[in-house]
Order: sequence, then C-alpha cells, then structure tokens
Amino acid sequence: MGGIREELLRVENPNKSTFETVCVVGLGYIGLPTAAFIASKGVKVTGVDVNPDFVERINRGEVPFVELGLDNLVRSVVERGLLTARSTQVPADAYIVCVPTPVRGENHEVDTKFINAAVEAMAPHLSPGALVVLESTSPPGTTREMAQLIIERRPDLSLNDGDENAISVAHCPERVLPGRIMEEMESNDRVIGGLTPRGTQMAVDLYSTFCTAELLTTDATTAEMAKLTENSFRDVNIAFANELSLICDRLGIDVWELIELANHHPRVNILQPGPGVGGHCIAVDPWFIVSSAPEESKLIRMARNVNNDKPQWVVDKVTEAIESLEKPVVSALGIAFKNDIADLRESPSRHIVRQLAEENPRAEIRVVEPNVGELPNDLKVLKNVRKQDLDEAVADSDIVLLLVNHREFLALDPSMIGAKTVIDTKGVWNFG
Ligand code: SAJ
Repeated sequence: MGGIREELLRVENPNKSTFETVCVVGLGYIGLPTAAFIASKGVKVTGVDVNPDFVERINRGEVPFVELGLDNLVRSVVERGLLTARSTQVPADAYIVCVPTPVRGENHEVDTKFINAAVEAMAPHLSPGALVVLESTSPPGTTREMAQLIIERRPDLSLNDGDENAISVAHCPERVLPGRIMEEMESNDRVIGGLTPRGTQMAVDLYSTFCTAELLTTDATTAEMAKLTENSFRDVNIAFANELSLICDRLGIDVWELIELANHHPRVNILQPGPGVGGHCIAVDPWFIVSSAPEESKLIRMARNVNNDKPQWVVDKVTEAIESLEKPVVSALGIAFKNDIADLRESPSRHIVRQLAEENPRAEIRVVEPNVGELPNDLKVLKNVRKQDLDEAVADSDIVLLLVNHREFLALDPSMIGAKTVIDTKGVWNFG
C-alpha cells in the first residue's frame, strides 16, 4: 500500500517554466538562494526585503551573509539583470514567501506577523492565475490562514480551482542545510502541498525550474507537518545523544567511544552530543508541533527541554573547573551555532559564553570565532569577554573550552594544549 501511494505522489519533473516573473519575499538564508536559483534559469525575479542594506548590497551583486558559493551565483544573476532587489513588492506570476516565523510566548506558538505583513503588501498586486507559495516553516494550518487573509484583502479573488478569478496557494517547505545550500537547493527532494490540485501542480511547475530532484506532492497541511517532523526527528535524536553524554559523564564513560561502538550495530545510528542545539530551525520548529497538539507531544517537548538544558550543564562544568583558580582565563572556541558558518542565531555556544562570563565575573573569557569579524553586542558589553586569535587565546588560558567543531580548531596543534584543562563539548580532540 505504502509503495503504491508513494508512486502516485511522485510527479514527473516537466522541467519547463510557465512563469515569466517571480517575486521572492524575504531575502535571507533561504529567500536569496531560492531567488538566485530561479533567476539562473532565465526567469525574471524580483527579490523583496524590508532591510534596505540587504537590498543595496544584493543589487551590487553581494551576499549579505556567508554561504559557500552563493556569492558567484548572485553576482552572475544580478549582472545579467535577472535578479533585482527592492523594498516593495511588484506584480508577478508567482510569489514565494520566505520570511521568518518566530515562536512567541510560553506556549511557543508561531508568530505570523511577518507572513501577514508580506501578504498585506502582496494583496494589491495579485491577479487571477497567480501562484502564492509559503516556504516559511509553519504550524499545520498556516498556509490556509495565509490564503484566507489574502481573500479578506482581495474579496474579488477566489481560491477555487476553475473560477475565472482564482489564485492558487501552496506550501513548499525549505529543507536545505546551511553551509550546503548550493548543493542541496537543486538536489534535495521537495514536498509540495497545494490548497487545491491546481495549486499543487503550479507549485510543482515553479520548483521544477531549478530543482532536479523528486517533487513529492501532498496537501498543504501534510507538507507543513512534514517539515516540522523532519526537524523534530533530528531534535529528538540529538536529545538522545545529549542525554547519553550526561549519563556517561556521571558514570565515567567516554560518550563518543560509546556511540561509535553502538553505531556498529546495523540498525543503530546515534547522533553526536554537543553543547546544545542551535540555529533557527531545529531549536524552534518542534515547538510548532507541541503548540499544535500539546497533550500528545510528550517526547518532542521533552527532547526540546533536554537540548535546551545542555548549555547550562556545560557552564556548570566550566564553573567547577575554574573554582580553585584565582584569576582563571578560559578560551572559548566558537560561538556560531554549528561548524564552519558565521550564523550566531540561537547559538548555544554564544549563550554559554554569556552565561559563563556573567556567573563568573572574576574569570576572563577569550572568545575565538574565525567566522565573524567582531563579537555580537550581547558579548561585547561584558567586561570580562573579548575576542582573540586562536593561538594567543589558547596560549593565555587555563581552560580550553571547545564549543564548535570549526575546521581551524580541529587542526589545533596538540602541543599548544600542554597541561591545560580541556573541556571538549564536541568530542573532536583526542589530546589525552
Ligand atoms: N547538532 C548536534 N548533534 C548532531 C547534529 C547536529 O548537536 O549530531 C546540532 C548542531 O551543532 C546545531 C544544531 O544541532 O547546533 C542544528 O544543526 P544541523 O546541522 O542538524 O541542522 P540545521 O539547523 O543547520 O538545518 C536543519 C536541517 N534539517 C534536518 O537536517 C532535518 C536542514 O535540512 C533544514 O533545512 C534546516 O534545519 C531548516 O531550515 O529547517
């Protein structure tokens, strides 16, 4: 049954565009590469962002954040006149909404204010036949609510396939891994769910302009849930690894050796413990499932809490290690949310540095982060925190705290460590 259903869900990639103009709303980590990939296929793309600095820089062919290889693509489509950034929306055949969907409040509900603002600005430009795709990660039901908002603003339009004045609406969640966007944008399978069959088919046509992988079709609500499920799966599995790291620390077992051994079993594949889970996706999306079905989401909620508690556990470990030192110096290696990127959002390492400095005012924290020019403001304001180069920071410190497995840290010369205390939250060094 499952196999047959899967066959039915697959849609052949027609690889041709029926869209002459596309408007991508939100030019962040997802919107900008999406806009650039579509433009690279010869479609005229307008990218829209509320940040005037982003608009200016993109129109100069620059990428306002770090993503390997994206700068060449953006430069080329901007130079060829295929991608133009601006601060207001324009009439287009298709719209792709890639704005943030933060969580808010104690119940961790979604805040749709950016989607709503995007739709308010879009509504006056919509014509019958247009397609609107929501890419932003959202709780089940959000795409339908977005469509209803459009109709409230434009009662002259319809959501029913076949009506002369119909527009189409679909959800197509992004799935690319920051740091590998250039490869994954084209080659990751996509889940596409329209509110109507025509919405699904139009979105398949749009994404097939640049995505060479399978375009799997379903309804909008299942597509929304699929994305949340993927990230929750990872969160739950990382929580398992993080919980193991606490258990092993208590029992005097090397958790990384343990995981390596257990992973030799043909049906076991444990992820890696770390200082916590960061980024704007895995640390956030599971809450959308919890807030949609709080009674039933016991494991998903627990996993979130396990991962959220890990940074404080690391802070406590370092605090314990510096207790006997009069003027302790700690080198904190990495404040990005994961390796080899410059993204500091929801970063457990950044949180650990802040907490450590605040809880231990007599300690000096030397932060090493090769991927950013300067410290973010929340760390800059702390008197006992400053940024330093790797070699100097390690040489000056009593405790070396590895928080992110950046390539520069993996290559550290073990002789630099000597008799210093090492707290390796990623299990990448073997200096013992
Ligand atoms: N982490 C661990 N242990 C691991 C793996 C990851 O502690 O074994 C930590 C990382 O250090 C980081 C966090 O988890 O702090 C998340 O990193 P990640 O590389 O697992 O994922 P993201 O947040 O960069 O990207 C995820 C991806 N989702 C999945 O892998 C299911 C990506 O495909 C999504 O597009 C992205 O979320 C998103 O935008 O939703």
